[in-house]
Amino acid sequence: MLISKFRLLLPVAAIVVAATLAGPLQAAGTTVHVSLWDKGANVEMPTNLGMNMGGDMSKATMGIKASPAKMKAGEVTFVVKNDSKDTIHEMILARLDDPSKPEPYLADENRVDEDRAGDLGEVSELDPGASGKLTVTLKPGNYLLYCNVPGHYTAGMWTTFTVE
Ligand SMILES: [Cu+2]
Repeated sequence: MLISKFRLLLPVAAIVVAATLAGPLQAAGTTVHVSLWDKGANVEMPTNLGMNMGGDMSKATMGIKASPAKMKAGEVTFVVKNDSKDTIHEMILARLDDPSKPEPYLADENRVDEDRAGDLGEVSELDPGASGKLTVTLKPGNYLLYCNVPGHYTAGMWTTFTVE
């Protein structure tokens, strides 16, 4: 009698362990590693390197490196590191309805108009060396990552990626 009870319990225990292991793996989705970089606070910042502003991106003095740049729809986690030595940066996520157009920009404030550009989430104001995380569920489409500390977007601090 006792032995047969144990035989019934063992398979149940195995199923519970399997479900626990599968849970966190499925929930992870795509991980995007993001580096916020700059050439130092003493470098003069260009002012025409926002998306589709016509500037030469090879002149960027700061930027956002994100990998991978293409991913499947679903849960995406951005692991963001501010690799600067002396400057606060942030990462804002926005959907790009038309990647051929410039983003709405507030020239008098030297920053993107977040209300009009859209804000799907952000890792705001990271100190030099600090890290942060953002998890979102993304549909297929084009997206923009940018830093909206005044002057940073037009110094080249943005990048785009695609969700398929
Ligand atoms: Cu920045």
